[in-house]
Amino acid sequence: MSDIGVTVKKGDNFSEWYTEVVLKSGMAEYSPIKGCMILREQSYSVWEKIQEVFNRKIKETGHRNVYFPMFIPESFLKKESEHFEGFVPEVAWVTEGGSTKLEEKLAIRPTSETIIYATFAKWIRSWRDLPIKINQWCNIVRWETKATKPFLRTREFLWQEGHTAHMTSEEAEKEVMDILGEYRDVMENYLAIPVLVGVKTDSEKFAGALYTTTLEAIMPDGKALQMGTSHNLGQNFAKVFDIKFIGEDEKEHKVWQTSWGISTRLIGALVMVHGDDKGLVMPPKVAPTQVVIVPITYKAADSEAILEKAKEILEKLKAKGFTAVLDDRAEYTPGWKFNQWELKGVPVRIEIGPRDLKQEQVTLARRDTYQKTTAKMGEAVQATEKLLEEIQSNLYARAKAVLEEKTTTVQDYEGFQKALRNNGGFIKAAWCGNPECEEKIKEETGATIRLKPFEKEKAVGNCVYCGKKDGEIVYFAKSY
Ligand code: 87F
Repeated sequence: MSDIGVTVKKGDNFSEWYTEVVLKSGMAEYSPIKGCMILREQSYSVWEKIQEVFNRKIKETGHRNVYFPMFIPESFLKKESEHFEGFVPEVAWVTEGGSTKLEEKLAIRPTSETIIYATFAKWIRSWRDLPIKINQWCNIVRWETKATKPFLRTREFLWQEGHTAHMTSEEAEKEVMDILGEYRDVMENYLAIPVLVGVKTDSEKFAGALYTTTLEAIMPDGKALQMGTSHNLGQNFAKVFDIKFIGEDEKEHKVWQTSWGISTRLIGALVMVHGDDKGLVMPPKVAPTQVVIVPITYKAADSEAILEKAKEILEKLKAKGFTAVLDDRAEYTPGWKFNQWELKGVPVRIEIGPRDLKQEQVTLARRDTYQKTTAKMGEAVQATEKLLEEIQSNLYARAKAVLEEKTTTVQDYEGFQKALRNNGGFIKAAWCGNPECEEKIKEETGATIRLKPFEKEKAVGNCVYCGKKDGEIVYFAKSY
């Protein structure tokens, strides 16, 4: 048994617990290539759900999906050297085709700004060609040198990258915020993970951007995780790639751009935030399987009737659009099945045993609290539906409570260090805006400014590092 189930407790060794859960639940598997993992059915279907939800949203607002090549000529990245310099050590290259050395080596895309914007320059002539709002779902390669971890840091991962070009700065600004709002909706209302939103400081923003907006969640170990970013690129790339249009005023202008992305990293967050000692806990809205029905057939006399009821309920659940599975395998005991479905995080388990049959009821077990209730056989579907909604909101509420519990407001550096040691999590503190204070704090504590909140807090204080008056409130944390 110990071989099959999770053997490490979440509270004892968080990192080992995480690895065990992703491997044993059937989410991920290591591959022969270091830092590259296999996404199995259990995680890929969450990714498909994210794709479904996000595709619907962006298509409603006029974005279209496209696909650009994964190879990027070296000269393209060099054009952009100012913005990409810091990233160069992470780029993977193709230098040969067959046995012939390539004239120009090709990068395997670490992100697609350069190839997409070189193409924008060809597409855009007049203001009538704008806006362009495209997105692609693809894989990305970044040759990480730090220790890798499934979903959180791998050399290859899946993401979506959106790229837009607009006539005006205002339009680009709106796009950045609209996308940020859609990301927040995916994270909070589907993945049930509360996030803080705000702007990165200059030292943490994407070098190619005017500013970077971000969504940050807190993990149970007190470290923050960047969940997604939406950048206002201003005219930085338009200048480098010469993307211009003739406006209604018949004059030449440079376009205003945005880019934004979320990745399979979100799946790692999902595991860490909701999982427990028995394995995954899937929020119903993204669960690959929402309901499992386990017939408890001890006595041959009843088993036929029990199975029949189980099948009836299965069909009704499916007809209502739920993803439900009937686990009628005879070769496993109910207890074994319970463990297995708990490991996979299925939100609701419906049990039907001889006693349930006699009393014309079903037993419902919820994955988040392990609570069991009964419902009349004829009301099993409605009861399940209601339970799924409750689980979805309870998971969010639980995570929100953790976020609040792991947020500490401090007045001075001593309080800062103490909070970081004791509780980890987000530390709200005033900062004078000087990058030197930011850098010193990073050096001395390992914590960085995760974001400057959009809603400026009225209460300003003295800079937590230098003590200068009237700093703005920002959120610090150690991060993944
Ligand atoms: C690693 C190697 C080369 C991040 C890199 O955030 C280049 C890069 O440009 C790089 N790591 N970035 C920044 C990516 C910016 C932006 N791209 C579109 C996003 C979202 C999607």
